[in-house]
Amino acid sequence: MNSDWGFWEFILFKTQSIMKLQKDQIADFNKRSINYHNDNFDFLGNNLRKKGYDVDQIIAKLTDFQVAIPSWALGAGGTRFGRFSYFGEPTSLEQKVEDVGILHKLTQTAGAVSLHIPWDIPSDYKAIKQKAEALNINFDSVNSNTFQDQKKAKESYKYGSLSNVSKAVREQAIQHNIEVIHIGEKLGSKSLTVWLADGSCFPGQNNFQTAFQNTQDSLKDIYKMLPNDWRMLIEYKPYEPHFYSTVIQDWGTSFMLANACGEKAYTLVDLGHHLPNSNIEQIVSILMLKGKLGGFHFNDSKYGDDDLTVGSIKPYALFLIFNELVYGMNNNPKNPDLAWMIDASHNVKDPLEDLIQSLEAIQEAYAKALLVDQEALKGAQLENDAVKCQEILQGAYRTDVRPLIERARLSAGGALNPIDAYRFLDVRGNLIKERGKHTVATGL
Ligand SMILES: [Mn+2]
Repeated sequence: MNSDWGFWEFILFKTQSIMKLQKDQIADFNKRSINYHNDNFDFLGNNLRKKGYDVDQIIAKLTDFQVAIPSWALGAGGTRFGRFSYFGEPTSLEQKVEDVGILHKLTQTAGAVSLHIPWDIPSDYKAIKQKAEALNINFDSVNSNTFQDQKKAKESYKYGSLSNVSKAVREQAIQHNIEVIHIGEKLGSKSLTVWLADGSCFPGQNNFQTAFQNTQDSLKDIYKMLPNDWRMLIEYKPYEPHFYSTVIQDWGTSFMLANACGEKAYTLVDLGHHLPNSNIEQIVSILMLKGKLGGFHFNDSKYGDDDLTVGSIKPYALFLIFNELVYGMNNNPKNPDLAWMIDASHNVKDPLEDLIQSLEAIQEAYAKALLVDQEALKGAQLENDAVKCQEILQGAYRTDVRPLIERARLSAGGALNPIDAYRFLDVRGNLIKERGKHTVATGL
């Protein structure tokens, strides 16, 4: 127990509604490890300053970096074989926004939520906007869903949506996307994310050219309805749920479709949506050169679209990707600010703890990428000095940047150690008390 607290203060605090989680309560908890943090920060900060880094600027960049939390990641994730509920899951959009609010209060990095329609259609727009605003949460990209049939739907997406051979099915899918735009407009979103499950499981089942052409025509119809200050983000994926072909299978296909639609259409890269060993950092780099990278979904994987915690399997690959993102943000002004989102969800961990770990991994990769000496790297590249190039990259990667991330969180009012704070404050226990044990969130 915090030695600064009296017994009754502690009991009162533990029994308060988790929604009342206040900055000063987090600040009180931070006192327990502030000296340890200060020592580590001073040591690292002094070393970096001696090497010429602007430490304050790095911390400001880390503080500014916000990642959207998808509304479907707040309950336990599903697999193709079953779903094992995590207790105290949010059962309404209001509760989902509250969960994002908890993440944001602790990490100060999760200042946005990305809604999936129709799982999260607001019943009261004014109320949900007020709730989000009170928690400093913005509404990021809205996501359409044409990979499942909805109750009362006239047409079925069993054989595809925007690519379907049936005009009636395509029209239903187009209208759904337009409805999602309208919902997003009411919330203040500025982009629509389209991911299609369309594809085929067997050779000959689909005509590749017809499926592509139908998809392009459908996307153009949706694009026409996009407000001027909006973007359309086109996501790709090589396989799953179909196992022979996917209509939008790779970045090249997405890039062609975005170009066909127009300047407000962009490619969205999801880390898990690549075949093993794909050079994702190179994809990111060239898309930014062309000003066409619009969004980014974080997760990690060992085999396919595993939806594992960011940085849990391949943290070095994540760093290399961030190195290209940072380079692009500095050198490709034509490329817009990106819509960042975590797209991961599974069965084993408390979803909120999982998201905290992902946010931490993202910040860590970003901080390390900010330490790459771009000038020195350019010099070494001009000299074809492969050894020096590697030394520069790995020198940044090997730096323990956690004190910088802690300082960024601390300066914004977050927790020095969000996982410890989450557990100490017994957030999950309180959520179970408020919501009940056997609650199930909407989503996969
Ligand atoms: Mn995704």
